[in-house]
Amino acid sequence: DPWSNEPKRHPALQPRSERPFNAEPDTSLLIDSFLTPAEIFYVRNHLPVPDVEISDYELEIEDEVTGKNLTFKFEDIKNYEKHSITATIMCGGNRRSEMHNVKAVKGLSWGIAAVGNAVWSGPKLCEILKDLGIESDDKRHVHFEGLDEDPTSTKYSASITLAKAMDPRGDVILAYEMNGVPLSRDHGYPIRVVVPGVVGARNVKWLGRIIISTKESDSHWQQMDYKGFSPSTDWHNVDFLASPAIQNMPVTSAICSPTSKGTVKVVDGYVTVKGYAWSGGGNKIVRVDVTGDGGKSWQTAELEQESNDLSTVSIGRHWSWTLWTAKVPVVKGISDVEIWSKAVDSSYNVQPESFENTWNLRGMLSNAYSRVKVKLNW
Ligand code: MTE
Ligand code: MO
Repeated sequence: DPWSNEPKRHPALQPRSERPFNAEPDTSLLIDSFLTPAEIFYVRNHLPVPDVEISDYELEIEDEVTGKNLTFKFEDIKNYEKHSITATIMCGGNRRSEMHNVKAVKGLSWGIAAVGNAVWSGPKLCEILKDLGIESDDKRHVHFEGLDEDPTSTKYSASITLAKAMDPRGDVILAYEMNGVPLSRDHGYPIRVVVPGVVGARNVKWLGRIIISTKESDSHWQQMDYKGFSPSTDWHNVDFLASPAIQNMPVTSAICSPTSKGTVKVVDGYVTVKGYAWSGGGNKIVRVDVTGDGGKSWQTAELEQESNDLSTVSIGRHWSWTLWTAKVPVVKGISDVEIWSKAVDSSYNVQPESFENTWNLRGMLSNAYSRVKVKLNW
């Protein structure tokens, strides 16, 4: 039974599926700290979790064109200079359930918490590839193959561009630590690749093989999944191969507190609203706007981020999320209010207003305004 050796999970993780295990934390816990603790960091597994014996671990790196290949033991990886990068990882299907509410989509019913922010440590991939004599170009791709496999022995696999992998400012890391301790099994022990700014699916866990290739990965997850489509594309006319694989993620935000389940206390005519915002591709969040009157007036949220220095806005290397707090005025005596949030990133990308015009059959890139209806407690 391939499922008999799954790791133990924290009770705060709410399962969206058991086999494979997929879960996200309670919304209230998600924004308790700037760095997400590993135990409550969402888990997205497509297959059973491998159980790797560190002394047996090997990472194979192969250049498909020259045929040159090398095998690294765990200690060889640790011998490289260790870099630490704070980066958010977000599933391409995060917030899918909100898009599903507009019209049914296929996929795990993620809420807003298929996302987390952590410090990842390990060597930069570009330094290892440089040692193998690899030079960057705009044509090739880098495949990452996991050690997890399906009953036909097909392994999880995905790819990114060689240009991203080789860019020292792209900060792609072969991480063996998460928040200063060895990776847990669910998050890829002993090594996962962290591709900052890029959709979760390319951040391959239990890394077993890296292949430099003239083509993208031909895996199901690169070719037949994790892609966006027009709202008019449905299962009868979809052509997965005609759409590019998601890499950099779009700007998004979500209201984490209050939730639609509880009531919120009104203090001096205001309610306090909290959430996260993030954008892919190294774009920094520059503003989060929040409204409680359907957009007639907007409050600018206070931002908690890695650096609030305006001069770092445009360097294109802002990988971690922003937590935000806003005070929203409410009309005296009303019983409930609908709160919306929208984030703006350093390229001045803004979230779309609604899900109707960005609906896609797989419920990917679900980044419209976050909207929460809350009961008020006067
Ligand atoms: N890597 C392997 N080997 N197998 C997987 O199933 N899932 C991917 C990615 N890497 C996956 C993987 C997806 S879709 C996401 S969103 C992230 O891992 C989730 O990372 P996490 O479980 O550490 O949060
Ligand atoms: Mo994902």
